[in-house]
Amino acid sequence: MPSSLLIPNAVPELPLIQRAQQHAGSIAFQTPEKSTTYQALLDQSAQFASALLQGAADLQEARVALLAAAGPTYVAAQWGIWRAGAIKVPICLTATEPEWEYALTDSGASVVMAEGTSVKKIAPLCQRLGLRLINLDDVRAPLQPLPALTPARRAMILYTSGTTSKPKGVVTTHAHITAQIESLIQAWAWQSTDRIPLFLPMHHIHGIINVTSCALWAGAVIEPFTKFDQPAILERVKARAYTLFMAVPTIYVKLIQALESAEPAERQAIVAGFAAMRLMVSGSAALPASVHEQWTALTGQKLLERYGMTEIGMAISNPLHGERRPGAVGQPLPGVEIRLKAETGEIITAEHTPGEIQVRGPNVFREYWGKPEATAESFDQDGWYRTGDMAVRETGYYRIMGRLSVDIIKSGGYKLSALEIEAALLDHPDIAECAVIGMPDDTWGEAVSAAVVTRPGTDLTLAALREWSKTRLSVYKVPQRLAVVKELPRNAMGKVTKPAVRSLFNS
Ligand code: MLC
Ligand code: AMP
Repeated sequence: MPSSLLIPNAVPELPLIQRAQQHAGSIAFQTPEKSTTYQALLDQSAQFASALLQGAADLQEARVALLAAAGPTYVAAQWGIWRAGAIKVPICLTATEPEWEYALTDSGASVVMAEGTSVKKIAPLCQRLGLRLINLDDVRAPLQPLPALTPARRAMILYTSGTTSKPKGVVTTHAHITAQIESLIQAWAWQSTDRIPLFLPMHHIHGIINVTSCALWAGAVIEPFTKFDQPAILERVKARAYTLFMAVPTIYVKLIQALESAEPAERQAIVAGFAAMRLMVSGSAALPASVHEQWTALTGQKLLERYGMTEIGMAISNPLHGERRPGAVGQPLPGVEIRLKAETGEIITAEHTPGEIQVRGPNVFREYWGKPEATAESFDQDGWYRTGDMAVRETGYYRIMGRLSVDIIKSGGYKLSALEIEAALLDHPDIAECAVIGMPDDTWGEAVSAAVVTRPGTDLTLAALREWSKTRLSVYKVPQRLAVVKELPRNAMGKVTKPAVRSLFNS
């Protein structure tokens, strides 16, 4: 008998759980080794929730960190955390120990759920911090009734880098998550017949909301990969396994390179697989118009570019039906209000006039965890969220112009803080001063670039700096370029002038 039948839940379930119950017998996850039904995910999530609760009635928004790869166990753990009344804090599988420690202590996590080899890796830290560690591969708990939850309950804390040195925890409720999912289900017409590969990291919304949560809301099938395993994914594309594909621009650049270097017959087979999909989406960073056009020339597919952010989910999108304009992100998504605000404080109504994108709607996050001042600063007086991104409107479509802050870098779709990287590099024994910027890069969008003044008698190389940095920073934050200089460009106040740092890499 399925375990879910043993303890019927008398209380109303969260919308995502109710949706899963409607698709109970369908396949949710498919790998070469096994198929997992929605019912199996529900059953496992009830197990995980019971293991978390340990007899308590409700975890009352306790923070539970999740360290797992994309796949059924991740989703069952996510739902288990939610069904126990706790807040899920997904952490990066490949982060360094200091980064894990920051997320665990800042969020005040009391439990870590981990799977596979991650269990061993994080065990010493859990022990040092006095946290309960649950091995997801080995959970056997007596099932117990689960708490009733309201949509206003906090559901998730996602760590995002920004204009402060340390990442901030973005808090969303179940209502926010539901609004973010429903908007995309409507805009992109998700169906239960959809099949999508999942290869994005599971500590950011692109993987969590746009791919996984939308697919599971619709009753679709997900094929998970533990990373962007290009050969394996292209084999499945050739087999016409997918109707949908969602990726960051760097991935499309890599796919173009792969197609261009493939044998003609192989290329034709892969192209046919891409051409057969009903929708291919790009986002998380600017998709150069040239990449958009190259992709169309190669596959016949017009990529749909959309714009979003951890704090707001997706906000602006090119249309499913209608013109998908290269270099533009389209129009506001259902339920999302957008305005552009000039530096003068004026709300811009004219086209071709740049302003900051501000957002309002049921999709907009609640707060930065434990940072009321940062939360207050990120909203305008009248409650609109200030994204810090600049845009213009051109014949009805928004086009992103750049960011207000020079300290934010986007590399391969990851948002990085120059300040966080600078703080880490200043711990290097050979580095006296440093300035980090993002330099334009054909593959990564921007490449983390460090200008440093070294201490006398030292001889710092990029290779040595990368090796050292990897013990402190996630690999995608590690500088890709290094300029060793005698002094950093500074203004009259002694502050480093970041625009002038660019010229140090241009020569
Ligand atoms: C990997 N590397 C990176 C990198 N990713 N370096 C800089 N920036 C990155 N983003 C490093 C690798 O560690 C390796 O280092 C070298 O580059 C080559 O690795 P690779 O194997 O070729 O790269 P790969 O592992 O395939 O990763 C590329 C990628 C990945 C694009 C698949 O970066 C990725 O998954 N990005 C997606 C991030 C994401 O989901 N962002 C969404 C945030 S939410 P070495 O030293 O070992 O050679 C958001 C809101 C919204 O933005 O709108 O969606
Ligand atoms: P994150 O904080 O990781 O959620 O990243 C959000 C940021 O990614 C936004 O504030 C934008 O700067 C950037 N971004 C997302 N989508 C796009 C896009 N289509 N074009 C340009 N920038 C984008």
